[in-house]
Amino acid sequence: MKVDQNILVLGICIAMQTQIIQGCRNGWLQFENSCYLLSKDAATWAEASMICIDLESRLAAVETADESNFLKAEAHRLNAKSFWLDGTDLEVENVWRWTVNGNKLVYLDWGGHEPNQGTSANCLTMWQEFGYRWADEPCRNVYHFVCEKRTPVGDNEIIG
Ligand SMILES: [Ca+2]
Ligand SMILES: [Ca+2]
Repeated sequence: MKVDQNILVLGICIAMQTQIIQGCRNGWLQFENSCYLLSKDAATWAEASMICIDLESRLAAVETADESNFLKAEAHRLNAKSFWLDGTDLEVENVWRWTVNGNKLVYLDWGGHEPNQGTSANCLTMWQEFGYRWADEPCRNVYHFVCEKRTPVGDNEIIG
Protein backbone atom coordinates (compact mmCIF):
# COMPACT_ATOMS: atom_id res chain seq x y z
CA MET A 1 0.00 0.00 0.00
CA LYS A 2 1.15 3.50 -0.81
CA VAL A 3 0.70 4.93 2.67
CA ASP A 4 2.79 2.16 4.22
CA GLN A 5 5.57 2.79 1.72
CA ASN A 6 5.65 6.49 2.62
CA ILE A 7 5.87 5.66 6.30
CA LEU A 8 8.64 3.16 5.58
CA VAL A 9 10.63 5.73 3.56
CA LEU A 10 10.14 8.35 6.28
CA GLY A 11 11.32 5.85 8.86
CA ILE A 12 14.47 5.06 6.87
CA CYS A 13 15.22 8.79 6.43
CA ILE A 14 14.92 9.44 10.16
CA ALA A 15 17.10 6.41 10.92
CA MET A 16 19.79 7.58 8.49
CA GLN A 17 19.77 11.14 9.83
CA THR A 18 19.98 9.87 13.40
CA GLN A 19 22.94 7.70 12.46
CA ILE A 20 24.75 10.66 10.87
CA ILE A 21 24.14 12.81 13.96
CA GLN A 22 25.20 10.12 16.42
CA GLY A 23 28.14 8.67 14.48
CA CYS A 24 31.64 9.99 13.92
CA ARG A 25 33.52 10.58 10.69
CA ASN A 26 36.04 7.99 9.51
CA GLY A 27 39.10 7.89 11.72
CA TRP A 28 37.34 9.69 14.59
CA LEU A 29 36.49 7.95 17.84
CA GLN A 30 33.18 8.29 19.66
CA PHE A 31 32.95 8.65 23.43
CA GLU A 32 29.71 9.80 25.04
CA ASN A 33 28.56 12.88 23.11
CA SER A 34 31.79 13.74 21.29
CA CYS A 35 33.96 12.54 18.43
CA TYR A 36 37.74 12.66 18.90
CA LEU A 37 40.70 12.67 16.56
CA LEU A 38 44.13 11.84 17.93
CA SER A 39 46.45 13.35 15.33
CA LYS A 40 49.02 11.40 13.37
CA ASP A 41 51.04 14.59 12.82
CA ALA A 42 52.57 17.06 15.25
CA ALA A 43 52.15 20.84 15.45
CA THR A 44 52.50 23.80 17.80
CA TRP A 45 49.54 24.40 20.10
CA ALA A 46 48.31 27.34 17.97
CA GLU A 47 48.71 25.37 14.73
CA ALA A 48 46.95 22.36 16.28
CA SER A 49 44.11 24.63 17.39
CA MET A 50 43.69 25.91 13.81
CA ILE A 51 43.84 22.41 12.34
CA CYS A 52 41.03 21.28 14.65
CA ILE A 53 38.94 24.34 13.70
CA ASP A 54 39.52 23.53 10.01
CA LEU A 55 38.12 20.05 10.80
CA GLU A 56 34.99 21.64 12.34
CA SER A 57 36.17 20.76 15.83
CA ARG A 58 38.33 22.21 18.61
CA LEU A 59 41.26 20.98 20.65
CA ALA A 60 39.79 18.63 23.24
CA ALA A 61 38.44 20.02 26.52
CA VAL A 62 38.69 17.20 29.05
CA GLU A 63 36.06 17.78 31.70
CA THR A 64 35.52 14.44 33.44
CA ALA A 65 37.61 11.53 34.73
CA ASP A 66 35.78 9.22 32.30
CA GLU A 67 36.70 11.42 29.35
CA SER A 68 40.29 11.68 30.57
CA ASN A 69 40.59 7.91 31.00
CA PHE A 70 39.20 7.30 27.52
CA LEU A 71 41.74 9.66 25.94
CA LYS A 72 44.63 8.31 28.02
CA ALA A 73 43.87 4.78 26.82
CA GLU A 74 43.82 5.94 23.19
CA ALA A 75 47.04 7.93 23.69
CA HIS A 76 48.76 4.80 25.04
CA ARG A 77 47.79 2.99 21.85
CA LEU A 78 49.42 5.67 19.67
CA ASN A 79 52.44 5.93 22.00
CA ALA A 80 53.37 9.57 21.19
CA LYS A 81 55.31 11.72 23.68
CA SER A 82 52.62 14.33 24.15
CA PHE A 83 49.17 15.44 22.95
CA TRP A 84 47.97 19.05 23.11
CA LEU A 85 44.60 19.75 24.73
CA ASP A 86 42.52 22.95 24.55
CA GLY A 87 43.55 24.33 27.97
CA THR A 88 45.77 27.41 28.35
CA ASP A 89 46.87 29.96 30.96
CA LEU A 90 48.13 32.41 28.33
CA GLU A 91 45.83 35.22 29.51
CA VAL A 92 46.45 35.06 33.28
CA GLU A 93 49.31 32.97 34.60
CA ASN A 94 48.08 29.93 36.51
CA VAL A 95 44.42 30.57 35.66
CA TRP A 96 43.74 27.69 33.29
CA ARG A 97 40.78 27.92 30.92
CA TRP A 98 39.33 25.90 28.05
CA THR A 99 39.31 28.18 25.00
CA VAL A 100 36.28 26.38 23.51
CA ASN A 101 33.95 27.83 26.19
CA GLY A 102 36.14 30.13 28.34
CA ASN A 103 35.44 28.01 31.41
CA LYS A 104 38.07 27.51 34.10
CA LEU A 105 39.33 23.95 34.36
CA VAL A 106 37.28 22.25 37.08
CA TYR A 107 38.25 18.61 36.60
CA LEU A 108 42.08 18.43 36.85
CA ASP A 109 44.45 15.60 35.95
CA TRP A 110 47.92 17.09 36.47
CA GLY A 111 50.78 14.61 36.59
CA GLY A 112 53.88 14.82 38.83
CA HIS A 113 54.42 18.37 40.15
CA GLU A 114 52.67 20.01 37.21
CA PRO A 115 52.04 22.74 36.32
CA ASN A 116 55.65 23.73 37.03
CA GLN A 117 56.97 26.08 34.35
CA GLY A 118 55.18 29.38 35.07
CA THR A 119 55.00 31.87 32.24
CA SER A 120 57.32 29.81 30.02
CA ALA A 121 54.67 27.09 29.65
CA ASN A 122 51.09 28.16 28.99
CA CYS A 123 49.56 25.26 27.07
CA LEU A 124 48.09 21.98 28.29
CA THR A 125 49.27 18.55 27.18
CA MET A 126 48.72 14.91 28.02
CA TRP A 127 52.27 13.83 28.85
CA GLN A 128 53.46 10.27 28.19
CA GLU A 129 55.88 10.12 31.15
CA PHE A 130 52.94 10.76 33.46
CA GLY A 131 50.80 8.05 31.87
CA TYR A 132 49.23 10.89 29.83
CA ARG A 133 48.18 12.86 32.88
CA TRP A 134 48.65 16.58 32.26
CA ALA A 135 51.64 18.91 32.02
CA ASP A 136 52.12 22.57 31.16
CA GLU A 137 54.42 22.95 28.17
CA PRO A 138 55.72 25.83 26.03
CA CYS A 139 53.03 26.47 23.40
CA ARG A 140 55.59 26.65 20.56
CA ASN A 141 56.65 23.02 21.10
CA VAL A 142 55.56 20.59 18.40
CA TYR A 143 53.40 17.70 19.65
CA HIS A 144 50.55 15.51 18.57
CA PHE A 145 47.10 16.76 19.56
CA VAL A 146 43.49 15.75 20.20
CA CYS A 147 40.55 17.38 18.39
CA GLU A 148 37.03 17.08 19.83
CA LYS A 149 33.76 17.60 18.00
CA ARG A 150 30.70 17.67 20.22
CA THR A 151 27.65 15.91 18.78
CA PRO A 152 24.07 17.05 19.40
CA VAL A 153 22.32 15.28 22.27
CA GLY A 154 18.88 13.68 22.06
CA ASP A 155 16.99 11.49 19.60
CA ASN A 156 14.57 14.26 18.63
CA GLU A 157 17.19 16.60 17.24
CA ILE A 158 17.22 16.09 13.51
CA ILE A 159 19.15 18.64 11.51
CA GLY A 160 18.10 19.66 8.00
CA1 LIG B 1 51.76 29.06 32.61
CA1 LIG C 1 55.52 21.48 32.94
